[in-house]
Amino acid sequence: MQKYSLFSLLNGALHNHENWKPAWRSPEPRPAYDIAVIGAGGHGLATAYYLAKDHNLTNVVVLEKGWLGGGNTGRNTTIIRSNYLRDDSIAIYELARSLYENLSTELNFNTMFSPRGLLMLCQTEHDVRAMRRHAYAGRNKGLDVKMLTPAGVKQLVPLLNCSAQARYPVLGALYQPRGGTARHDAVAWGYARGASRRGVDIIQNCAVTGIRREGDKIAGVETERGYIRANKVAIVAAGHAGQVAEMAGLRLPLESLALQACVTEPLKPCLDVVVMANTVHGYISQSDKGELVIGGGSDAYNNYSQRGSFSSIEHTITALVEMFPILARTRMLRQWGGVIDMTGDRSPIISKTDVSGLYLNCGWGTGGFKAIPGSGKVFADTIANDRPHPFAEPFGLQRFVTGRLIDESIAAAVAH
Ligand code: FAD
Ligand code: PYC
Repeated sequence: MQKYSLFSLLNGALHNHENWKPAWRSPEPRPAYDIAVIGAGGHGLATAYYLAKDHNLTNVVVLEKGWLGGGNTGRNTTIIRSNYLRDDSIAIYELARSLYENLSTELNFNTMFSPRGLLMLCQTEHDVRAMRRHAYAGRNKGLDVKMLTPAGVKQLVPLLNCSAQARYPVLGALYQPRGGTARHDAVAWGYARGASRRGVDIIQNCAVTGIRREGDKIAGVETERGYIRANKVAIVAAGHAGQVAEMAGLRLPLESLALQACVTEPLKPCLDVVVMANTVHGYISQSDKGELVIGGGSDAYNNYSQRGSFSSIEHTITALVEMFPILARTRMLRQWGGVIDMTGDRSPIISKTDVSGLYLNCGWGTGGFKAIPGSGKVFADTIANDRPHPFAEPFGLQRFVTGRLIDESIAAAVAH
């Protein structure tokens, strides 16, 4: 093992953090590309990465109105799990979860995936029935999920108030041992670097302001830095997907809402699983820095606010303190919000459209971080081959016409 003296450590700290090479290029936009991806969140960047890596399509631009990863990808609470109800959902969320297992190696970038285990508490008889149903559905599809008794929950989460006298006593939990968390920024940065190195242009501070069609075919995008021709355009703009799609004349079945979260001051390690409590409406995990990462339900009305609000945080903290009374005097460090894109069935839209060359990847609502690798892979395949990947097919826009909805309102959990 290499030994470091105090001097060499100080020297490194003071001098080696200079002249770093940027992790991705910042090129000038070209006048034309094969494919333009609108939105440099995790989904847009992963799509670009897999277009280049799996399909050798590198004449691709990702257009971002702010900074890459600065949307919901950099604002989420990083929970990763695949404990959904429907076969179609389990397929894509488990593909994503399994890709997270090796993502750091794939990207040669530490995404800090931490499969520390995830619990969804049951605090009513209804929760017990619903979670049991999810456990059976998951096991039927080969997922490693199981139900825990209250004693099993207490063993995994000693801090949790499991008293029978609690307002909503813990009656059990749905447990996914390899659910967990990852570092959100690192996922965006890793995909950005991988895509950029393969030739994809990522243009930040460049909002798309219009989409041009020639009849029923896509022609290109207007941007703050001029017009860019493109044979194919992919809208991956989360809470703003509805606005962007309207530029191409499409009205999407989406609502935009703020979802808020907060972190506490850093504490010594005290919670080594992720705990979600749907009934009281709060969830919690501990970051590697020691902060408790906390969130709850989405705002009750449509809005585009990226801020926290007292009313929401008060409700969430009340829920959390009821579950973890010992945390009552912990101080909150910061609070924020992101704009989520919610469909009626709480499932995403991964779809071709009636406009030739126009594709959609949105509607991930409160739960798309966990899906980034799987969604990127499946969506890149859909764009490259101009037909839905089998995992994407059920998530097409047509389901809102046929009525074959994929209801995940329970699995979408606390935050919906
Ligand atoms: P984003 O990361 O939002 O990227 C979309 C990008 O499009 C943005 O960067 C935006 O600036 C850009 N854009 C918009 N309009 C334009 C335009 N006109 N031109 C160019 N660019 C444009 N999911 C989980 O799985 N687990 C969680 O624990 C979790 N917790 C969450 C907690 C909070 C507080 C929030 C807000 C969300 C949470 N989510 C969670 C949901 C998850 O964050 C999102 O589903 C996911 O990040 C969506 O990724 P994206 O790439 O589609 O969107
Ligand atoms: O999708 O697991 C999730 C989630 C947790 C908090 C917000 N979203």
